Amino acid sequence: MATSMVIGTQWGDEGKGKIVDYLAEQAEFVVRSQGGNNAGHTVVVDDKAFALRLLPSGILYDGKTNVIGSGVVVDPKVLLGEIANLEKEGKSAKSLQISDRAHVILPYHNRLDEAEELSKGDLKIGTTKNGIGPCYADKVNRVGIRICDLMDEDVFKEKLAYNVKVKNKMLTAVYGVDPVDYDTILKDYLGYAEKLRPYVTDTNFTVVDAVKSGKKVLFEGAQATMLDLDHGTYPFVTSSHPVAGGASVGSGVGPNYLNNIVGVVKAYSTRVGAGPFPSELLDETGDYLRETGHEFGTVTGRPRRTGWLDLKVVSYAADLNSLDYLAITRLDILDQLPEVKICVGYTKNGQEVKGFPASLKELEACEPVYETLPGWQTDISGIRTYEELPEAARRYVERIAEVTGVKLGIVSVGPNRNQTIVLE
Ligand code: 2SA
Ligand code: GDP
Ligand code: MG
Repeated sequence: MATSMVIGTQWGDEGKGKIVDYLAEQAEFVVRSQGGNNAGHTVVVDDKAFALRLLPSGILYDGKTNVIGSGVVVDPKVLLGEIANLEKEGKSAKSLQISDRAHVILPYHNRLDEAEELSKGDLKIGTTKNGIGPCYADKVNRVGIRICDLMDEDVFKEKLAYNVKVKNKMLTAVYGVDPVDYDTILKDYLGYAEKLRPYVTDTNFTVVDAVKSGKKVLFEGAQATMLDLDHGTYPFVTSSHPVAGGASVGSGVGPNYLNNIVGVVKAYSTRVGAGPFPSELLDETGDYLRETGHEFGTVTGRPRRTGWLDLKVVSYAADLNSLDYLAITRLDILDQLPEVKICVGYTKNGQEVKGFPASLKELEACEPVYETLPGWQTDISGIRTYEELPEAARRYVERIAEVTGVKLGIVSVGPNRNQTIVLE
């Protein structure tokens, strides 16, 4: 079976966009299955950076079908803006297909996201404020508006009227913020509907048909394992399932069709937003990683928290996603460090911690166990073969493979397509 999948193994921003872009060259279909415009994938083509949020990364190539699957939440205004930007750069979105089952983000979702965060004070999650959580909440609560509803004016009007009535009560009476206006939303969204209509289809059929007929299909993950609604550091998570199983549900293909699952591992750790981060560095090394790695959010520009690579996290991700390969990115950011640490496990009260704690209190009580490895203090960004990497750099990535029990597939030494070392 010719499918492959790219999954984030940490808290996002591992460089999935670059790996997807690299693998997309071989693919005939590129599929997004979850998340929405809370994703921010930076893909560099011919030294030009494209920040993609909803569009699958295969859109930058000609001749591929790009699918926004049923598990995605779509903000039509953002998507249309992204399509317009693409066209400005001389590229086309003709190959795009949007699932008629995907859910639509409406202005009351954004407003609720902001209001809920504000009302939580210290408990706030640090969301991207794109309305992702409230939109998924409506989906689960079975009051959501799907793309197929948006395509049918009568259905849309009825569902919108109900939602605006209920949401305005919440916005005003519970959160004390301004209500949204039904007529404005109706007018705007009917306009978006006409622009999106040519792309809307039954993508479940597209994807299953492609897989069954042996076409090369690449599933592109957004966010990451530790942000998974069930398996991440709840409640400091996103509202979708970035794990491999999520791709099955979110694109309508059975799990037996999924293989070649690649876990993207940034050579150190970062996290945006609140929540536990056992290997976080609140010192000069942490600042060094942020500055050297330009660790600021693609979408919101927020400074990312930084820390040593946590293999307890990556091993957990290896199991949750049944990873076949590792793609280690941003190894070059560690180039100048005299030594590098890796967290290989946690202890609590002197005992090794098995599994990954559900309780955040328990997780906060865990002590990371570090191994210290020598740095390589060499610029590796120009290296193109594995053998040419300094021995200490090879030792570092091989230790990652050893501890997690997953094969090395790719080592990335820079943002460009050609800065990618593929292991046979
Ligand atoms: P949300 O908006 O409801 O999904 O936020 C919930 C949590 O999920 C985290 N989250 C992310 N973490 C890292 N990167 C993300 N995407 C952008 C990017 C982030 C940006 O790729 O650069 O531009 O700041 C992303 N999306 C969601 C979020 O921080 C919350 O912890
Ligand atoms: P994503 O959300 O997982 O797709 O990651 P982001 O795009 O938010 O952040 C990763 C950033 O690292 C992007 O700016 C990439 O262009 C860049 N990048 C990817 N791989 C490498 C690498 O190996 N080295 C360096 N220096 N940058 C990389
Ligand atoms: Mg990102």
